Amino acid sequence: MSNISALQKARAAYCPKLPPALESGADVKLVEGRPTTAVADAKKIKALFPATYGSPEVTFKKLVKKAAVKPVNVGVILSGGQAPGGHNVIAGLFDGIKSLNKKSKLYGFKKGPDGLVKNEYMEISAKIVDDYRNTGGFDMIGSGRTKLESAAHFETARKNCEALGISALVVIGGDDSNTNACLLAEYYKSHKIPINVIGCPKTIDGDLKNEHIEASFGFDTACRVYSELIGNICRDSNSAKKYWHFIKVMGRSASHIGLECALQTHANITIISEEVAARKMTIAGIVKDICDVVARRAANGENFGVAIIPEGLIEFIPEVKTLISELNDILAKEADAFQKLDYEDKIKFVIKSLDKTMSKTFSSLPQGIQLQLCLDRDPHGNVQVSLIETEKMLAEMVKKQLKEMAAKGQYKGKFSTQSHFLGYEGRCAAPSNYDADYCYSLGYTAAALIGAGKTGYMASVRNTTKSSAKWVCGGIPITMMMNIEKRHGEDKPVIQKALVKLDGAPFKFFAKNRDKWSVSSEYIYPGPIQYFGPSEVCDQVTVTLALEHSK
Ligand code: FBP
Repeated sequence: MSNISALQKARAAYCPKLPPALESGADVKLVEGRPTTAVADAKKIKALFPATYGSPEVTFKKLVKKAAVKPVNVGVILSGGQAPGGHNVIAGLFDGIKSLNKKSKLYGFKKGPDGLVKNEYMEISAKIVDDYRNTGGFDMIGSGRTKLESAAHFETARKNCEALGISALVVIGGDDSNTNACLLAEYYKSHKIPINVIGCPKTIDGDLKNEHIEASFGFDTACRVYSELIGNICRDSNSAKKYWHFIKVMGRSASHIGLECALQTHANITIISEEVAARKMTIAGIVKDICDVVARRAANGENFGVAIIPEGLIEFIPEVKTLISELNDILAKEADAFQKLDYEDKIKFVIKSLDKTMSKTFSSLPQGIQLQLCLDRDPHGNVQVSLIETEKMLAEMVKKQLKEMAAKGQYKGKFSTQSHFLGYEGRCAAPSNYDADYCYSLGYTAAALIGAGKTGYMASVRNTTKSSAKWVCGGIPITMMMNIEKRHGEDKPVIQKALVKLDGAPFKFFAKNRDKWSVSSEYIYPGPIQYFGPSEVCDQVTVTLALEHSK
């Protein structure tokens, strides 16, 4: 790799920390726990996964003596959106299988699951791994969102693996990709095909976590990047004292990212989608809450502030959820006639076709959002929520409402806005020390699970709020995290998505402080990620993780 930055050069030499059980290539002893069940719908999950269901949780302990292990050929796939640390999972996996036997080989399937089906791969050499250690991005082998779920896919993948002598696959992905990894493991085990499948928890959204998986990798780094930028915006806002900034942050569904950024910066307003759904809030209610804060700050002479909006909000507002579902039906039924209309007629057509309540909700939205709701559909016919500019929608609606409040003498102030979307900026950042260490350990643990002949497991590294000397690593049966959910009208076994828990420590801490943060301008400025320097600066964990693990 030529033309690398000074930081990249220094970072390439960074040696990620490992749990003691995996340090210095020592051989490991596997300790098995008791058989496991599923997080819910255990009977149905057991029936769907007869071969892999109920496997015990496993933990690795250090062994002094080395046992001879045969070389193993392993395939690896990156699946879904980018998340900082993916290259370190591959580096850990590479070093881990080489520590099992120097002749082991690692193959990377290109552009995600597609590469496995289309047989597009590359052998990952020591030189390639060295070029990508501690770097952000997924560009070493690429990623994709193709779902591997049919027997035809599994069979094609089998043939491609057999041709390369691959006996284990590692799927690095989010909840859906790991669900599919489990389906693949079940298929191979029940058909006596000697290919084991191991998953690794990835997503910046932070919604693949549970009692056994402390965090999905990438969340730490992405939140640090967004919090740095939000902190900078808070400071600009507090300096210029003339703008309200509406900042949408990524997170397709859960609001973990928004919550963590609120905890890191003390922005004036943060909306948590899960609370909106639980309190059955309307758009008007959300707008009113924002207006109240704007008016309170204006009364103190502060016509500025910062509001964080989670990307997934729109689908958590009950009335919008109903609106979207009615719109989907109307647009599906009238697709041809609808396409021929111009923008204005499209809106008139929708207002006429919706029932009275939904028509009122639709009419209350700014015209730009009405159009986005009508036009943007994914291949399944669903609205693509990430394309809806919720931050602009709220800014516009708040402005309108403040005008009405001013006319009634309820608000005296100035209101100018700036809007931002923070998403892609954080997904490929160079991993923080936390993500660099955690990811390398996850990859190394995946190799140890392969060495132990396990399948249908997710690599797990725990105790990460403590120093790495106290980290515990092992494997969690994926079926243990599953329940049954409706997907496209059908009951499907899926890993339970971890939404923000309103009775969890991070939300409770936020709820206790949000009133104070809304009126004060005492923001916190986290600054950029530090890779070198004092440990209390470089090795912090997210506030979310610290609160979740505080006694
Ligand atoms: P994953 O769940 O695959 O990790 O992706 C999450 C995410 O980054 C979301 O935050 C965002 O909504 C989405 O990907 C954007 O997807 P795309 O990269 O296809 O635009």
